Amino acid sequence: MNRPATSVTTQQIQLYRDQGYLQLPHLFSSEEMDALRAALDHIIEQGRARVLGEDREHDEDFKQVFLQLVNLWVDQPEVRSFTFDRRLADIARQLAECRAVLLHHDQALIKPGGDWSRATNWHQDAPYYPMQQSDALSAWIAVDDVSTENGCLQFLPGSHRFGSLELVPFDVEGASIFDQLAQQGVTLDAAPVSMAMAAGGVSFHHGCLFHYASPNRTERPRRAFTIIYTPDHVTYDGGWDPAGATDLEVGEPFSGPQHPVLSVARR
Ligand SMILES: O=C(O)CCC(=O)C(=O)O
Repeated sequence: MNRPATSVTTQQIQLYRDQGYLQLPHLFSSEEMDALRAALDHIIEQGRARVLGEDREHDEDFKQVFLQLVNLWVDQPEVRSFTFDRRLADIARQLAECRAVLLHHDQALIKPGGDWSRATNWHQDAPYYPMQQSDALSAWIAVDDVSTENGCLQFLPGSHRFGSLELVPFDVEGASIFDQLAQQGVTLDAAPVSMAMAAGGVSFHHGCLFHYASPNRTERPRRAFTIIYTPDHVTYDGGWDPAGATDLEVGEPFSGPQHPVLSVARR
């Protein structure tokens, strides 16, 4: 692949450092999103397992938050090109300010519509990852137009600076998570920022950034596809690996076929 890396500006990198996120509207074309939407609908129709090769299924409460389909790149060729998209991976590498990024996992997150729909509660991603460092990051692709009405992401700017905090259970609703964090000595007082955008837009967020999505109050599902990137210095902590890697040694950098390298800096 002999083409220049997709670049972000130094101002955008600084913004990511300060705020813990960067929004890039209109990254994918409407044709690309039509293709991804059709692929996701087909996968859902086929009833693909939540995690390939595992029997971790959704419980009813979780389904109200979203249908989560992990590691689609492994068995879904129509989705693979999005997971391996060089533009996204180049941007992730530059934001993480590292030599290379590897794929940690990908996932579709389909928030159902209607009264049944529930919020994605405030959380950080890093406490869920089997990593000894906490600077993994995600690209979240809006496969549909998203707004606060159908559950776009919302971020607490700068909250990544607290680092990876003790895991607050995902089912702790609304503001009570902030009470729990206050007991850990953490006061989150930034105003949330909504990532409303048209289909094809992308936001990147740091693994320690607090984020949330409101219930989807429309009648149609809100479809999103996310890719989680691991900077190449990040080492394995012995926890469950969603990509199914079983040969990782604690303290070693991620590697192997389940964690392919997606972007490397040119010298
Ligand atoms: O899409 C959502 O509702 C939540 C997404 C999320 O938590 C993430 O991408 O880390």
